[in-house]
Amino acid sequence: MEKPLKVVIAGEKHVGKSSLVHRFIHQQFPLKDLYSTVGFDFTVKNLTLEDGSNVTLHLFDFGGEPSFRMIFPQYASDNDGLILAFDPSREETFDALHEWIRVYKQRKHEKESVNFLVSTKSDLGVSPSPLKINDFRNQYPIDQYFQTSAVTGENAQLVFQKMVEAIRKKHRKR
Ligand SMILES: Nc1nc2c(ncn2[C@@H]2O[C@H](COP(=O)(O)OP(=O)(O)O)[C@@H](O)[C@H]2O)c(=O)[nH]1
Ligand SMILES: [Mg+2]
Repeated sequence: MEKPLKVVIAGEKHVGKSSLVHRFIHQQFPLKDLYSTVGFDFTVKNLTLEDGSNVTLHLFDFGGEPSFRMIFPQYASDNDGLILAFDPSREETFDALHEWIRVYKQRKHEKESVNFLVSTKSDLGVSPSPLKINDFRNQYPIDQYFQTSAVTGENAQLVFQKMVEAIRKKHRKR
């Protein structure tokens, strides 16, 4: 059994991080509003991959409060993957990702992680500007970008599956 893969989900409050994780784990949209995350939520998920092997995923879902950004570098210090989430219906949540990255880069034992950019709530029909997305992807090393919805389930499984695949690919190269 290989070492658990550690993935951190970051982004502003209310962008839908916890709902996306809930959708991924339980295959449904939360019936009532989830408690607002204080600090971070921790979820463990065992996955069986196409090749039959088993992987354990440790998901750290970070609360968006600015005060918790201080502990973020510490918790993200040895992670394998980073998911940066924003809500396209609130553009300021996209702009805030620059700050999240700045803080992320203060990690002590910075090892190269797989970085995904994820827009949420695609069911609301607000599409993020492709230009802004491209700029962002070029500015930072963003490996993959997904539009998701915890309501319809769009890409909710795929994001995590692709994350695991990308991390394993990276590990194999080491
Ligand atoms: N329309 C829509 N609303 C969503 C979606 N995901 C979350 N929400 C709502 O957005 C709010 C914040 O969601 P939550 O998962 O707690 O966000 P977090 O603070 O980033 O963890 C809640 O009222 C959710 O019901 C989605 O995919 N579509
Ligand atoms: Mg939350």
